[in-house]
Amino acid sequence: MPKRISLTRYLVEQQRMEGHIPSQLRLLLEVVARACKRISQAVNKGALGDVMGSAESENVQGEMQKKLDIIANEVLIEANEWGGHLAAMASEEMEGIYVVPNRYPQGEYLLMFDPLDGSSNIDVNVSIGTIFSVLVKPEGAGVSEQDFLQPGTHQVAAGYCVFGPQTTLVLTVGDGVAVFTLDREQGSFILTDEHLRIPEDSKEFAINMSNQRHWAAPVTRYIDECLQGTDGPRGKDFNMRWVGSMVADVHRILTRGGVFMYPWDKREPEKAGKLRLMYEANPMSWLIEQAGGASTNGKHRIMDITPTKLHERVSVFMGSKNEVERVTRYHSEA
Ligand code: AHM
Ligand code: MG
Repeated sequence: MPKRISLTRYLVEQQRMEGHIPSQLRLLLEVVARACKRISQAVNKGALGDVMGSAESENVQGEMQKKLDIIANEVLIEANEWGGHLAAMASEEMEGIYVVPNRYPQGEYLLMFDPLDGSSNIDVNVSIGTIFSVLVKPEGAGVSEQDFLQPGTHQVAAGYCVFGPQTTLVLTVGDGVAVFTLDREQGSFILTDEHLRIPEDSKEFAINMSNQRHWAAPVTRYIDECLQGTDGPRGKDFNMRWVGSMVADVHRILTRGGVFMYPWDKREPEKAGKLRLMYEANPMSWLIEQAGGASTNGKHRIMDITPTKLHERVSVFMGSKNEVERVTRYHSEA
């Protein structure tokens, strides 16, 4: 069991270790964690806090927004805009970037987030979360959307907070994956697990099976073989889980292994996938890789992709290394 230290102390220790995180990044992560606590409170209030249901508006992705999507987005912006650590923010729920207003000092970091992941689960009391990723702003005056278009390998911090039976913050600054559980009495995140490792093999997959008829051949092949169980080429029975919140599905995989897939499919062939590269796939890919897993778009490592636009989408295969390598190989063989 890891020593019971707070997130604050963990970050201070990371800062003191040679060159790990600068003080400004530490402060930024503290603010993100504080915002996650506020979102957690709103989530917990549920119907008593008037946070359920639709906001009757659409986001830039053409998806209907829930009240909590908007509340979580506002909480993250308000918490982060004045601290002096950031130059700008980008969110799944906002069309353009949010530049820190002139009345506040500008810092050197860029923050990206999916404020409320798993929106379809809000009203049914199933785990949802916040995903975030931090980049360094390239040198030069001002800040633009172009500054955000960096591959996932450039991330300096990434994580998510899952609002489930417990509120759990999962973080990497490039030194493995650390897990913090919110102690509600104390109001602080406490380190409860460190240096997570994902088993290289697994017998559990996560995919929305209702889309089966729209998949590409390599995905169909991989899932068919899993479904054949002990009688098929894999020679073992597989289990399936699909929460419908990426945070919850990835959290399970970080905890006990498995593979998470949201592939390209024929429903909207012009889109690379449903999930967003910069708010969802990149931060989750870094966490998965830091825990010894792998993450590809079926062909290449996701974190090597240089985005061409802010809301770029991507096909996703992540989790236990050998499973991800297998489904990626099926793509190259196709
Ligand atoms: P969201 O960010 O708008 O909530 O959408 C992303 C979510 C993921 O959390 C989840 O894996 C996926 O969408 C579920 O999609 P589907 O409803 O097609 O199964
Ligand atoms: Mg999402």
